[in-house]
Amino acid sequence: LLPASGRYGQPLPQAGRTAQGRHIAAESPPEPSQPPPDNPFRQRIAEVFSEDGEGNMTLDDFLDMFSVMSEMAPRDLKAYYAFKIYDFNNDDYICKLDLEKTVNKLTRKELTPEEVCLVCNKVIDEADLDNDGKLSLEDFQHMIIRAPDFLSFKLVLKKVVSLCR
Ligand SMILES: [Ca+2]
Ligand SMILES: [Ca+2]
Repeated sequence: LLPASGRYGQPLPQAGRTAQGRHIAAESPPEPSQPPPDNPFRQRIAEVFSEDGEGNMTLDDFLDMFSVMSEMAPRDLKAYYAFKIYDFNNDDYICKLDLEKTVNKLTRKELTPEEVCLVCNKVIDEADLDNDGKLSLEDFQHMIIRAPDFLSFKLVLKKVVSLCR
């Protein structure tokens, strides 16, 4: 039941890139400039969802990933996997180093190291409820609880980036 093609049997122009399972209107005009670059988190997402932790996904892993990313998945579950994706060193906290990695990926290294540092400090300042200098799953969930979807942490970060520039 994957929405692999449009209403008239035409492939959707961006179907391959909609990792969040959103429907892209078949009528939307193609983007004239360069196509959006690959999801910078693709490899990391594959690692998190693969059983071997190295990105070698089985069919079951794929199905798990799609169910987490579907609109019907509980928000807690999405937050849990989003947290795992951003916890690059798998120590169950998002620390400043994890955040720096995330910000660099999101901004494609457009920020100076000072700006990245500023952004990370600001995020930790705002989200670190127990003041231990890093974000636990609870801190993280609290931060994104009112945001609309799985991507919300990216939106939070992008907002902070724009404020810091
Ligand atoms: Ca970590
Ligand atoms: Ca904390």
